[in-house]
Amino acid sequence: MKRRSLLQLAGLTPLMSAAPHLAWGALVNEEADYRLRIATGLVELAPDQIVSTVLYNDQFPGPLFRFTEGKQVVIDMHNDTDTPELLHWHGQTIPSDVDGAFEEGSPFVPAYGMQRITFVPQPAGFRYVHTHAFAGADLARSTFTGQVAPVSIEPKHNPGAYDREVLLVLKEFNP
Ligand SMILES: [Cu+2]
Repeated sequence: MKRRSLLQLAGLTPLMSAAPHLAWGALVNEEADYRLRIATGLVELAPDQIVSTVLYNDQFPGPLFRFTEGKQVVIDMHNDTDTPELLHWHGQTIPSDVDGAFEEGSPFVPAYGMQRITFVPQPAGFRYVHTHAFAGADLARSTFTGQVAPVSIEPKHNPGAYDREVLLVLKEFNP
């Protein structure tokens, strides 16, 4: 990691402890368009129904990624867990080295490490990003966790004619 990036991270620490959702959920810095952090956190499914699982930016669902079709994005992915992770950009036609599928050869985000990816979002539509790590028989890993975030890709030319946007992410937790 470059010294400058390290300093930026260090500078973020006080903000994170004060407002973790703001710090990581909508973070846009001068280097990356988005920063996504994989870490253990809590989700309140209902009153007195709290599960500990792995989350994106400390929230479920993860933060909304708003892209424009054909406009390149830079994303920093930080893995603060002890397990290598993969983020799969579901439904997009992007190169396999950034698509987040190990069977296609995408590199893992190392445990306690980070990875930067750059790609051109396409096609337009409502997509999502989710873990593509292999859970096997471990019901506390991969898609059994809260690692999913919505991705909205605006069409390049047609902005649409709607007056309300509702994004739904449904997931079944079985603690
Ligand atoms: Cu998928």
